[in-house]
Amino acid sequence: MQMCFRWYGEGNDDIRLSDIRQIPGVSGIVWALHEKLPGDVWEVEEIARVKKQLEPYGFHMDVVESVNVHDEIKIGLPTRDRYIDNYIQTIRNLSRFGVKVICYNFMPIFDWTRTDLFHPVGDGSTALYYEAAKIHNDPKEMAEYILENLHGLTFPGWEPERMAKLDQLFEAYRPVTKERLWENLRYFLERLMPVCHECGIKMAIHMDDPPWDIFGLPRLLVDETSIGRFLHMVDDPYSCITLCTGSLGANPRNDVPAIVRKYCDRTAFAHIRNVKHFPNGDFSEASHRDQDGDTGILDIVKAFHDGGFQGYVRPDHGRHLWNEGPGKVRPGYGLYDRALGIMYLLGIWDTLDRLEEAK
Ligand SMILES: [Mn+2]
Repeated sequence: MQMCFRWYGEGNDDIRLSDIRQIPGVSGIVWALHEKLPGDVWEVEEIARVKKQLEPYGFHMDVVESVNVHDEIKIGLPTRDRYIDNYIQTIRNLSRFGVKVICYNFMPIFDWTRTDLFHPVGDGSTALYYEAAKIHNDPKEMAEYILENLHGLTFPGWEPERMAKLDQLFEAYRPVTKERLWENLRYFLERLMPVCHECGIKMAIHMDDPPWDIFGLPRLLVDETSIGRFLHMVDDPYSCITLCTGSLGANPRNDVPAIVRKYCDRTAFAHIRNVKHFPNGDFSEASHRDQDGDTGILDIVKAFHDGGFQGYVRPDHGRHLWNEGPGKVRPGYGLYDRALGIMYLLGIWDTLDRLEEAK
């Protein structure tokens, strides 16, 4: 496993590359051109700028998260081909810099969804929180809340330009049933696969977060069965998954370690984080430590280790610790808890390596 750290780019992230350099075991930066809107081509000069920033620290740029998919592709409009052509050009441009994996998602309208970005965990820290009862109400209210609490920080999937058009977006997605969405995803991937082979880039779809339909919008990648359907639908080694343990783990019925064992070989990228469930359907994000949540972090890391996982991994969201309050941190993406998470994950991994050597 190759440990990475997500970074939002120079001038767009208070965390410095020199800070990340001090976390043991991190070899690469998970990056993106965050100023780009879905559908834009990522130009060579723009990618070269990031490469130049990473180089002094010895970080690789193998994993991009995310190149977002334009709504017209997800909706399946006749005009989608223009945006797929742009996506293909971006793949070609990224391949010139040795990029190996593109993480993306195919969630309609909303990316990850939470109702509280700074919920007290009980130890003085805060974390992202999902209050099930709030989601039945107004999607606009939720979008406004999230944008307000990002304090002007960008977040892929939460572009203010898109959120300003929520009514139109909901209207445009009205004919998109779950089956249509599957079909649109297949169309998109089938057009990409020849280019991915040529460029040596794997498309790694992120799980839907949370893993169930919200606001009447269909969600596709939610459990073992749907991941199986996805991998079978475009059965190509370059069509892979970003196995996000926290997204899947938000549903207590998902046995995440079992899913890891089953699909380890098609997992190009893993997000590892922990989720704590409440009986009313609410969930809170938790520290990476196994017993602080219900996701089964120890079993998950063991499953990757047993599967000989060679792919990329990053700690996913962390709690906000110490001075990382609202306005001072991008929710979920503080420095400290993700660094602690890395040490925990590497601790498990190194111990498993040692035990295997001793066999
Ligand atoms: Mn994730």
